[in-house]
Amino acid sequence: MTELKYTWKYLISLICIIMAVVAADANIVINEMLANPASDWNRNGEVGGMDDEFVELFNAGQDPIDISGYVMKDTVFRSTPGEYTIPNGTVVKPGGFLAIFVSSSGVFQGNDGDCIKLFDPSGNLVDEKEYNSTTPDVSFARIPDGGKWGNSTTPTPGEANK
Ligand SMILES: [Ca+2]
Ligand SMILES: [Ca+2]
Ligand SMILES: [Ca+2]
Repeated sequence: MTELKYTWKYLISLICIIMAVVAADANIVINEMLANPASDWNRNGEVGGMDDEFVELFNAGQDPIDISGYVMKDTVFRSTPGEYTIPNGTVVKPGGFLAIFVSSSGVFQGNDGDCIKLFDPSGNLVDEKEYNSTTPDVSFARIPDGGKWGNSTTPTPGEANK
């Protein structure tokens, strides 16, 4: 009887761990993307599509999420898709944002359409955003943060969407 009790305890804690992991994964989303920049969004004094494009991630959950080893890819309309592995020790706070500029990621967003995908370290798709056209300095943005996709004429890398 004691043994059975321990088995149940073990099973229940195992289920809790699995649920926590699944919930954590579901809480990181692609929150904003600027594919066609016409301003100096990373404030380095240069303006360019190879420099100021960004992808913003958002933690919609209640707990910090370690996204070390997550992989971001641009997947269509390019002969050699860009691929970027999120560095070790990258944690997004609950309600926090992480803007990743193309200058550091090499993940480009085609102006005539592309699809950006985010995978966890096991290769599971976490989120993706596909589009067919762009407007200069108009971002694709979930409004409110983590909500439905729309467009924003006021891109906000690393901050709440408007
Ligand atoms: Ca572009
Ligand atoms: Ca710039
Ligand atoms: Ca934003």
